[in-house]
Amino acid sequence: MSKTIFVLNGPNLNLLGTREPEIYGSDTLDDIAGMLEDRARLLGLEVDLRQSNHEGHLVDWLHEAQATGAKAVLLNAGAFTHTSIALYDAITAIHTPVIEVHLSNPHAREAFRHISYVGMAAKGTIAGFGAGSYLLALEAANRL
Ligand code: CA2
Repeated sequence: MSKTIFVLNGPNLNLLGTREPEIYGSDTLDDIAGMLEDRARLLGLEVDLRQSNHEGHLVDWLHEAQATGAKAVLLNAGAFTHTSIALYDAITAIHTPVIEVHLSNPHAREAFRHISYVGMAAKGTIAGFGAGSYLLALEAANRL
């Protein structure tokens, strides 16, 4: 098994740090990548962070995580979290552990965010700690 952790990010997360900082914080995705790389180095892990606005890319990358023997996937599927049976099926189809990550706490927000197809298939969920959610998820992945 490789030491690589895939960190997959869904739609609109490329805008992180530019809008709605009261909900999502002021760190950009590049800032988060830097924090994760620093922590991963200390843990002897490697991080492969990607973002796409297209559901199929996330499905393909979940398959790639399995095919390349990645240690785990941290997945912030953005709004696809609440809609995507394709992501549910992809997570269920692979053996690679998937940890659901959210910057905000979807359960403390609108009712339509209370359903998570990703969470129904994931190993576990970390949500509500801003950029810290990703770091906590990396720690969780390291303990698997
Ligand atoms: O809290 C999270 O991490 C979310 O996955 C973020 C999604 C939202 O649909 C989920 O319910 C919870 C939205 C990502 C949108 O990202 C933006 C970033 C900056 C400005 C606008 C949107």
